[in-house]
Amino acid sequence: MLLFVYGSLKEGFPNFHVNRGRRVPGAFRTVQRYPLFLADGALPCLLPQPGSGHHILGQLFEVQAGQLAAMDALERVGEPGGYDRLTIDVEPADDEARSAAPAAAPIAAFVYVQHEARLRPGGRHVGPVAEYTLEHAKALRW
Ligand code: PCA
Repeated sequence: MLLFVYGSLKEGFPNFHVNRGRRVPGAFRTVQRYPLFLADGALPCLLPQPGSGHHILGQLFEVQAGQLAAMDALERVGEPGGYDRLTIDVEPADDEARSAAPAAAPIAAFVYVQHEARLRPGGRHVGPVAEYTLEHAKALRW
């Protein structure tokens, strides 16, 4: 199974220790545009609304069921305030990814998405952005 990560589960980011998948080298991006916001300037939230926002940059991982379950628990999949896990299409975004891609693009991969309600009105939300960066991650209090 493949998982596309765009936030704290990326290699080099604060929750990477929970991501025990095998990275497919290079950078990948969503085939469609999606809105990616940092809720209250911190929590990365991709909304399942294709067509607006940016082609989101992230990383692709080959994951086993147990590894996915550990990340589902971290992202509180199915719980109030938690993420949902959907399938989206991604494609290589650089030469490294183009030569390492496990299939011809588009590549179907799981992704964690948030509910629009998480972006409560009046919050200091940042975005839409194309990429969650280390600068963004520093704003989080872990
Ligand atoms: N973790 C998941 C979803 C948002 C987040 O911070 C990810 O990295 O894709």
